[in-house]
Amino acid sequence: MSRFRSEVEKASRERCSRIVLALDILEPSKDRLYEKALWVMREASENVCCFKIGIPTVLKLGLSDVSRLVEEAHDMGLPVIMDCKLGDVGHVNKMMAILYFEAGFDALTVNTLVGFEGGLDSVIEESKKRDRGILPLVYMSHKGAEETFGQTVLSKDGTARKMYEVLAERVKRWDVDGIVVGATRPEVIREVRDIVGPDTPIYSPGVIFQGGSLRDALEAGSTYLIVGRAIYLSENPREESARLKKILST
Ligand code: BMP
Repeated sequence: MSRFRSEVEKASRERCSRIVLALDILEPSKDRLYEKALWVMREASENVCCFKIGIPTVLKLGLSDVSRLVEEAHDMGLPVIMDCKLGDVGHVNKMMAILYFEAGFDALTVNTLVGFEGGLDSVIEESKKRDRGILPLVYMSHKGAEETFGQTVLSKDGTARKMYEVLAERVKRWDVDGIVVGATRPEVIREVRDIVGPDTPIYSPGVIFQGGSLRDALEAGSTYLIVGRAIYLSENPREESARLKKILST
């Protein structure tokens, strides 16, 4: 088990929380964005088990300021996922992965459609060398994900399968630290859980603002729920994160 995975588990146990806080905060200036992100992180830190930062924040703040936020998160005892959904050819993916790992990130999301050989193999190798995590996408939360992750494909033996079933079987062989399946399709979470078995953490975004239900996703087999706007846009991120954490623990 990677250090990332055990740190999420530890934080989740200590805080009785399955919530990963997504920080896609929009502010007009770099300083305001940094301050707001840090404030939200501090307010919610007792009620979440991990933070997730996306590319908009890296583009606005720059990697070195983002790295300071990652350090702050570590001081709070929380790991941070870089949601970069890596999707290029291998040598370029590896360059980006190294930059993110050197900035302190504990795990990266990757686009499974890129494939293993010459695509994600070097990133997975790099993450294992550094004891970090990799989280491949198996089914995204938005409607259009049906066009790719949900399409029917012919597997090698000629049988018709759903793309996400093929991907779930594939990533199981990659020995990763978790997978991403949108919370908006509990029936897919259930099927993917059957394929990957009980030991692979499933991270599910798409609750509340995108229409998914925390409890339905949990009952279908999600391990962690990724929540962004419902917490960081609320007037009181501390109370809102506590309320959502409670929904998942009762
Ligand atoms: P929100 O709770 O505000 O809808 O945010 C969801 C977060 O999860 C965003 O950071 C988004 O990038 C991410 N996400 C998603 O919404 N669907 C996916 O399929 C994969 C994601 O990473």
